[in-house]
Amino acid sequence: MTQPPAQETAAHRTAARQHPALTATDPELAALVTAEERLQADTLRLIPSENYVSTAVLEASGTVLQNKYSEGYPGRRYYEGQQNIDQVERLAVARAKALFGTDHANVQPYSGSPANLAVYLAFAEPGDTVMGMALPMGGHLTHGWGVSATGKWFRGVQYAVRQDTGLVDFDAVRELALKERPKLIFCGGTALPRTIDFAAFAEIARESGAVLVADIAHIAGLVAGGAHPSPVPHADVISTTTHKTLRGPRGAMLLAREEHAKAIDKAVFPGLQGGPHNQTTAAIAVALHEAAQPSFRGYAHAVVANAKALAEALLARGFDLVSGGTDNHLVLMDLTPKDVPGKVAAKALDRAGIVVNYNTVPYDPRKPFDPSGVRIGTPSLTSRGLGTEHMAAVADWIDRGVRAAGTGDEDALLKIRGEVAELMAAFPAPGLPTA
Ligand code: DSN
Repeated sequence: MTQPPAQETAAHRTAARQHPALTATDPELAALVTAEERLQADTLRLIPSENYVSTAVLEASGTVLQNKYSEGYPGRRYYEGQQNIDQVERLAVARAKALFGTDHANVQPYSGSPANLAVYLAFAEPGDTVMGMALPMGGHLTHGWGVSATGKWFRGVQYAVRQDTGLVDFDAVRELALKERPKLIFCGGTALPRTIDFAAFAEIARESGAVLVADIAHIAGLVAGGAHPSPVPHADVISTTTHKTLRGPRGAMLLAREEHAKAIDKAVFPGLQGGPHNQTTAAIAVALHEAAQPSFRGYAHAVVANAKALAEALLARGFDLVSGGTDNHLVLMDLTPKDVPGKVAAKALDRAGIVVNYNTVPYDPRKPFDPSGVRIGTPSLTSRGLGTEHMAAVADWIDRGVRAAGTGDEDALLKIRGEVAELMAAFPAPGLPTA
């Protein structure tokens, strides 16, 4: 009989210890979960939209709350038996409102894209003009980009960043908004290394008669922790996922002024979704509780300090950074001067135990599936306790990894992988088994 590979046997043994019920029912799946735990423990995770949730958040998201249907809102459900679920959702809503200082919070959107779709449903009709930052400039698919339903069913007009500075050109944004008179203006995105000027967007939205939607999915944790200005005084609606810098489960929230509360709630349910994922609502409540603690402010500021230190260390090694650096958790590298395509670099870094994603850079001459850039961020490594003193080593690994990608030096990548695993072993990740 063929023996399973040694690694598989080890994964099965660990799975049996960590996840006994899952292993008994489905050893194949349990081994995959264990392997993922190992991967997340051993590697340096630099994808700026990812993080490690706490054990408390993990526990909440794995509870029997997931057995319950609860279409509707607390006190107004279409199913009975909501004695506990109503309290869970009310807790999450109250915590979201308190943390961000908003009149209204809806914690039911399944994730960021459905949350944004609900905003369209609340404020626009099919065919209406909507405005957002172009995807290759750092925007998001759901801000009216052509391949998304939001760009197919609405007329998306898109603004850019300046080619010379990598920053938003507000004169151009104003000119476009006054010419196109969009129903919605989105600010925020997925590859923006600089502070979002919510006040400037709000002024343009007011002048052009648009609803301003601040998509703070990437920076919600920084806003909650006081490390990025809040959109609350400026935006009509705030959309955010809960699993990035906010360090909660995969989910989303819509925050709004009271005047928009009904429209938002109706759009999420019954407009777009069915039963909320109550186990996720519970885990969001836990994450919001954690984010309200004084230590979370320290975390949010440390994320930014680490990103700034990492950007400096990369600049010192000759990397070209979009906008010349960062104000937040994210750094966007243009690898054109290094003569290594983003995808080649990302895949090589992955083999070196450094997990990043390839990404377009503004005015990228290459295609989105094979772009010039690599996007990195510091939320995950900060959750493990790495500080500014470690950023030179991280930049050095990236530098050596990108050079090895260019020369095809697999031995160099393996050597980096060993060094990375050694440092990571000294900084156990929240939520992961320690043995
Ligand atoms: N996929 C998210 C990100 O990585 O930024 C945005 O939706």
